[in-house]
Amino acid sequence: MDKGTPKAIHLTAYRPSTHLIDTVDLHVDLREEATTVRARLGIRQNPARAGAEPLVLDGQRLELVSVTVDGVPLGPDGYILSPDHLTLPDTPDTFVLETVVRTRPQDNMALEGLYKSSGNYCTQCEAEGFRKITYFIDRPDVMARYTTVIEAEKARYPVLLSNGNLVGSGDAADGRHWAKWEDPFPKPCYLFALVAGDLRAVEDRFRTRSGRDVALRIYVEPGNEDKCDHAMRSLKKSMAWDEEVYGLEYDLDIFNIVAVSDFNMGAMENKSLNVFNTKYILARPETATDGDFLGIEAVVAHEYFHNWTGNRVTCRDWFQLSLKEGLTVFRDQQFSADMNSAAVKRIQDVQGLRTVQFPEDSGAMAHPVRPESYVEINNFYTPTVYNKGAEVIRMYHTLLGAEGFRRGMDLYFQRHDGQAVTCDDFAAAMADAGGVDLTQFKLWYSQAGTPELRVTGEYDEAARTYRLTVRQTVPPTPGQPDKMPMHMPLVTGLLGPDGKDLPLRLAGEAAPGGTSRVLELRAAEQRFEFVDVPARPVPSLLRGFSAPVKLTADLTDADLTFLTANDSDPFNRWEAGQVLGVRILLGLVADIQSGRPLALPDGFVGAMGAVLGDAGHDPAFAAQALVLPGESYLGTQMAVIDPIAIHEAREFARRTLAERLRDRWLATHRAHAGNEPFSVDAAAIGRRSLKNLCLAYLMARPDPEAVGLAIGQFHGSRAMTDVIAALQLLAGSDAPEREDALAAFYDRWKDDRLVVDKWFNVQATSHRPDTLDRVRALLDHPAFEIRNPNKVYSLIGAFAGGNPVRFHATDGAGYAFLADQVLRIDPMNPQVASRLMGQFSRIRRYDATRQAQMRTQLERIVATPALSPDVFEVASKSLE
Ligand code: 0A1
Ligand code: ZN
Repeated sequence: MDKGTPKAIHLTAYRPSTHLIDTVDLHVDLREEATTVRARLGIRQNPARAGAEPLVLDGQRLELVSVTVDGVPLGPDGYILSPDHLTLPDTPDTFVLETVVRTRPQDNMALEGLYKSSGNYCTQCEAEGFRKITYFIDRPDVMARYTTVIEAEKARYPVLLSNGNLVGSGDAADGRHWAKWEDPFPKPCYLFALVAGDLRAVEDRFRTRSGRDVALRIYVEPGNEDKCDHAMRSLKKSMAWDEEVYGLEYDLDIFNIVAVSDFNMGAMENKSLNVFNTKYILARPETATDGDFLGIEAVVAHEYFHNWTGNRVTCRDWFQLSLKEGLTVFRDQQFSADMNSAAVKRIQDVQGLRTVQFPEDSGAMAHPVRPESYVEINNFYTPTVYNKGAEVIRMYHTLLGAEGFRRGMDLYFQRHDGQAVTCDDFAAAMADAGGVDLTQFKLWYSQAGTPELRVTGEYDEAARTYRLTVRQTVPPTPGQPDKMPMHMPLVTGLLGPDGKDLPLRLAGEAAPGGTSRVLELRAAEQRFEFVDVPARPVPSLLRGFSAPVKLTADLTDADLTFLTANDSDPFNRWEAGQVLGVRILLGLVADIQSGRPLALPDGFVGAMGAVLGDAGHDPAFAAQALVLPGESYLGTQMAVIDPIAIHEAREFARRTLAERLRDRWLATHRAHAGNEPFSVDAAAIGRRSLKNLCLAYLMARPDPEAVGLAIGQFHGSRAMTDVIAALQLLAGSDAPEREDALAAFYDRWKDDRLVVDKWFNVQATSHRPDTLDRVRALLDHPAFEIRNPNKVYSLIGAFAGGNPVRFHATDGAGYAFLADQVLRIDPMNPQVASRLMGQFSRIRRYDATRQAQMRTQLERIVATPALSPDVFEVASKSLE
């Protein structure tokens, strides 16, 4: 760092703003050489802060042209200017401040503030981008009403958009035009947005249940209009669902979405003007996979749901980020579960949590759902804040029940609509509505680390009782050596010998009630005694993954196999197979490490064969159940991660299953390989995933027949899901057809940037030994764009995060490559550079040699002059 070590900001240092801003009138004059922003701010002292204090406005990379207070120009001695602030030492109690600044959006490669994407202007203000547009008190508890006038050249930028309602427009001199937008809802500046460009709108309407007619528009670059149907359908479904499930209606007459190619994240919930990464809007069956379709549905819903959870009720400060993100992710998960297969959705969400959040929670960047301090807030848009945050909301839902949770939500909106609040306020609404004490539960906001549960069961045949003993520990994390026990729901059922759920009665209860019970854990050790239990049961624990923990239970392989066949909870039916899989794979890892010969237990092959034999009943579920636990998740289950042994063990198991069950993989693939008309309903998606899973097993031992099937599917299918699945398998194989397939794919899709991203991704995640060389070469491919985040994530990010066996190669070349790329990208786009650092922050989970290799790279990174605070924070914490 050239400016000295950047400072951490602490939650405990929160104080209300010295001043409030009630009104914002912006005039944005977009010109090719420079953009001029005139801001007229209605400011007053904050009654919550006694005494007159200087007004400190945030501002970065702005060229200040003029400042006036109540119309009177201030000379340079009337204010203090620094690289990050404009300070007015002495101002009236209430006044109008007018500033004029110039910026150069065309040079903004960080994609934060006002920037250009494919020639169009757009903005990204969350978290602290508004200060790159104008001087402002850039914090979410300063909420104002905005009026925005945009002026630009009419031919190049025919579409001019901002938040709220269009209240005027017209032509100006020199072929220019203007539009005036007014947003009636007070909002924090992070929800401000502006777009100017040559865009085409796809239009629809939605009538809210109280009769408001809302115009829906999705703006895309010309030529993409035919790829918006799914996003539009998803938007309308989201609007209807939020009315139905939460009673929440849209509150304006316009809802606009703009899709841009250059975007650091997925999308952004700016009031009535959502800005999206094209990846989460554009789709046709030929260009988008089923995963893409589901991703679009989820992200469109997520941003729409933010209108209430985030916008109407927003965050007091950025430590409260999970207030809106955890809650909104939970809501989008519920929505997707309702629209598709709920069981598959839950399985996939848990898989995501385990592959990404669990490793984060045990690494150098581990932080609580409500972090206590940060250097760079952009580093805290994390799986912990989002996905573990969503699990915390899910636990309220489980503890309070669906109705209690809804009452809590109603109370939350009743109390806080129009306010900027905290996670404590949310918890208070839930506690009051549910009539429960959530004091201990709130540890979920302040304690980092994945809790570990150990459960043992004892059956007393004479007394007909079954006793569960549950022990919980929370591991130490950076800055938090000692933890307290957490309050969490352990949803439990007991299966009788016939595989059916037993009615449950706990000691002390008059009568049995239900077959699935919410056991509430609060202590380090707890016992639950079930009475009237006719025979030794097999417990089904943590049903639906009722808490984000690592669970170990004293179940035998036979118990687990029994659960895979019988559990009435589909998540646990899947989970039992995974636990068995983890056991077997970790055993193979140990065998590899000590040079023992490898063998896959017959029982496991048999169990997989049984699932496969029954796959026709529920292809979607079978496709999940037949996937072995992933390499990243297996790593989380080891004291020291051995990425090579994990990969070898898993590949051995896959090859063995491929061989032993070959005829069934073949038959099941055939049964689903007919070209049914394309649809994205859950059943069709399930059939495609099963088919492609079968192909993947066949290609684990790629004989000519398997390769032939892959090639046939690659050339014969029109659905991208099938095409890319086949290409992925070919690209990872030694089949001589591999290069031709890659070349053909590129040739067919070179004009579609999102599809080209897939082509990069397939090559970056190939397990072939020459992958790193190939990735290096692809950096120079004409289609690779270092400034486009999607390209960086598809090639560099996919290699580092999605190809452990090659990234963690013993020679350390993967680490050196990643560090090179981080240092190259950081001066342009610190957020993207910092996101690539994720793997380095897991440093202490690896062996001494790998730690030393990573350390060398991290030291090189921190020693680099002018490093961004984003990368500095991750690198320095990883070195601690
Ligand atoms: N609030 C958005 C995520 C987001 C955050 C930061 C961004 O730029 C730095 C962009 C988007 C969401 O949750 O969808
Ligand atoms: Zn969000």
